This record gives sequence, C-alpha cells and structure tokens, in this order.
Amino acid sequence: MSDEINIKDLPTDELLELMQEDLYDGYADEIVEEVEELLARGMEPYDVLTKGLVAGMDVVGEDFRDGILFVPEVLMAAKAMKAGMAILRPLLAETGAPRIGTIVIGTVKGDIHDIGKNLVSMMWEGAGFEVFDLGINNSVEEYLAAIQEHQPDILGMSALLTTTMPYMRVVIDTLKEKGIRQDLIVLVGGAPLNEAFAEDIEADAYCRDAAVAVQTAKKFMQIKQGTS
Ligand code: B1M
Repeated sequence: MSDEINIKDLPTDELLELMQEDLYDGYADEIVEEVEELLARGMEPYDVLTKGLVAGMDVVGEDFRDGILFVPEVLMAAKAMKAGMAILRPLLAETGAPRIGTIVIGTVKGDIHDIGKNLVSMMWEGAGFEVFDLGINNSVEEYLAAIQEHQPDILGMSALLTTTMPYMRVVIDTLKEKGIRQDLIVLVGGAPLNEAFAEDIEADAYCRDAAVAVQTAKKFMQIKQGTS
C-alpha cells in the first residue's frame, strides 16, 4: 500500500494512520521507513512507539479476538512491530543516566508473547535500570538461576494468557520456600492481569503498561534505598 504513497508528502496524523494499517498488514519494511520518517520529523521515540506501533497492535488484538485475523497474520504484525521497535530501542535507552537498579524479567512458562515485555525492558533501560531479559517460556528454575547470577533488585514477570498467569504464583511461592522472597521486589504485568490478581499472588505490584512499570520500579527503588 505505502509503495504507491510518498510518505514524505503525508501529514503526520495520516502517516500515523498509514503506519497502523501497515502494521496490521505486517509490512515490516514500510514500518521501518515510517518510523524513520516520524523520527526525522522530530517526533519523540516514545510517541512513535505508542501512537504508531502500539496503537496498530491494539487493532490487531481486537481483530484477533473477533476471529478476523489468525495466528499467521498476527505473527506478521508482530514481526513488523519488532522491526519498528529495533529502531526505537537504542533511542529509548540512551539517557546516559547512572544505573539505578538491576532487573531480571521474563515471560512465564507456557507463554511465548514477548512484545509487551520487550517494550517494558526497553523503557526500564531508558529509565536507567540494568535489565537482564530472559525471553519467553521461563520455568521457575530459569528465574531462580537468573536471580542467583544477577542478584537483581527487581524480578519482573509477564503473562498474556489466562492459562499462564497462574504460573506467577508458582514462582513467587518458590521464592518464599527458598527464603528469598523478601530480597526481591516482584512486579508483574500483562493484559489479562489486574491489581487484585497481583495482590492475591503476593507480588509487590501490578504494572498496567510500560510507563507504569517505569514509575513503579523507580518508586520501589526509592523506598529500598530510603530516598523516598
Ligand atoms: Co496471542 N493471544 N496467542 N499471540 N496475542 C492474545 C494475548 C489474546 C488476548 C488475543 C485475543 O484473543 N484477543 C489471546 C489470549 C486470550 C486469553 O488468554 N484470555 C491470545 C491467544 C489465545 C493466543 C494463542 C493461544 C492463539 C492460538 O494459538 N490459538 C497463542 C498462544 C501461544 C503461547 O503463548 N503459548 C497466541 C499466539 C500469539 C502470536 C505468537 C501469534 C503473537 C505473539 C507474538 C510475540 O509476542 N512475539 C500473539 C499476539 C501478538 C497477541 C496479541 C494480538 C497482541 C499482544 C501484544 O503484543 N500486544 C494479543 C491481543 C491483545 O493483547 N490485545 C494476543 C502489544 C503489547 C505492547 O501489549 O503485551 O499487553 P501487552 O504489553 C503491555 C502491558 O500488558 C504491559 O506493558 C506492555 C506495554 O505497555 N506488560 C507488562 C506486559 N508485560 C509486562 C510485564 C511487566 C509489566 C508490564 O513486568 C513488570
């Protein structure tokens, strides 16, 4: 579609709309060009991410839910989203700020969704955290090994399925059994979660989105360091 359009001629609001359509259609090359064009126009990387890529993925999510899109199309959209995120990642991370804490994050066992987790990791890096991202499908043993290795202040867990979110409880219960629960700030997130669930599994907090994940991680680090 965007082959026939010179994106440089489009006003920014129409370019954002086109970007959402191209994300929906899984056009990774076009997404890369559009992200670069929006950045060249001076748009903040965070706005390119939320107003372009995330907004496009919201529509994909609705049509996936309603049976209009299927897994192969959603995978193409995810690939296009990742191509755009790859450009934004270094920009979001380049603050030059001193490291304010260490975080281990991963998507839980049985779950292969990673776009939201990657976004949260990026934003944490941008806020000055050192982030060790374990990727997808993590067993409790993998979380424990990473905690042992990196000695993080914060453990982050992501789940996008109602069938995988209960695994967060398995991880937290294991941390308790090992006597290390109190050494960690445990933050959880993902579309099907909510505050009540986080409270129920005894996580420290639920983070609705990446921006909240940054605020929450900072707040808990201030409390830990006694600077709040
Ligand atoms: Co899946 N999928 N999917 N999927 N998929 C959902 C989650 C679903 C809601 C779609 C739907 O029905 N509307 C549905 C779950 C239903 C349910 O459990 N109630 C679903 C399903 C059913 C499935 C399969 C079972 C489909 C099938 O095979 N029949 C299958 C499961 C595979 C598995 O994991 N075992 C599956 C597969 C896939 C793809 C592989 C095709 C692809 C994933 C590609 C990838 O991630 N690399 C995919 C996608 C893309 C989606 C949707 C469309 C989009 C998810 C996404 O990336 N959103 C999704 C629909 C939806 O969520 N609306 C859907 C964009 C992202 C920026 O948002 O991930 O919510 P999100 O992250 C946010 C916040 O949640 C939060 O911050 C992020 C940024 O603001 N957050 C955290 C997330 N993690 C956090 C961790 C934190 C803090 C905040 O730590 C502290």
